[in-house]
Amino acid sequence: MTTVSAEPFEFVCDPKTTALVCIDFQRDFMEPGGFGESLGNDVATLRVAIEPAKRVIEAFRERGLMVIHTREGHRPDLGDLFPAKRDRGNPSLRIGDAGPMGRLLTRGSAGHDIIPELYPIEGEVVLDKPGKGSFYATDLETILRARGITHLVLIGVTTEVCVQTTAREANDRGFDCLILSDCTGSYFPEFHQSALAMFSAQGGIVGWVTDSDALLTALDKGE
Ligand code: C5J
Repeated sequence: MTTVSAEPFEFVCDPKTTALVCIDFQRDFMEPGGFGESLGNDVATLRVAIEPAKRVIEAFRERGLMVIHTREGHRPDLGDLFPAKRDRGNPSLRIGDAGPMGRLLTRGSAGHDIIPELYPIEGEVVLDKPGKGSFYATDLETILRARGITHLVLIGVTTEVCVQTTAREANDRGFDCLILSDCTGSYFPEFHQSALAMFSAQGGIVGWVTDSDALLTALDKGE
């Protein structure tokens, strides 16, 4: 077993039944010219998560542990896009419109893909999802249960949107979730802090929070 120093108390897991879920590290959220920027966000704020996330992904790969990548986006015919989502925020460019990296948040476009720094390798699950949560309208739960996964380490962007929604969905399904504060990022620093505080408040009402160093130290010790 591996014991990770975390808030609100130690997170204990068997790495073999723990999966790393890398949420929406997509060019559309993290690079100029994508969906995130079309909503008026400064995408540079998310990039601090890349280096620590890379170290954690590599640690899981070296140990042969499960790594999953998610991508938020829609079918090219936008048949899975609710008008409420398309119109929200009244942006200058909407989901499905052409931007500098192809159609925004649309499967098959360059912007929809994962950033090169954190690109999946062969054998890793890449899960396309139309919503914020990684369980909504996907087969993630089936994939996890089939592998006997009981614990999740969550990293990705953005902390208070897709990471938070996924953590809550996972928690309701009985998975124990550890969120890595430095491997997640938000366009709004105050939302990042608040979301992290909400996860571990009330005795870990959504899950546990720690950082990449604490997890990597525990993985080394646990061997
Ligand atoms: C957003 C996400 N922020 N991946 N998506 O719209 O958090």
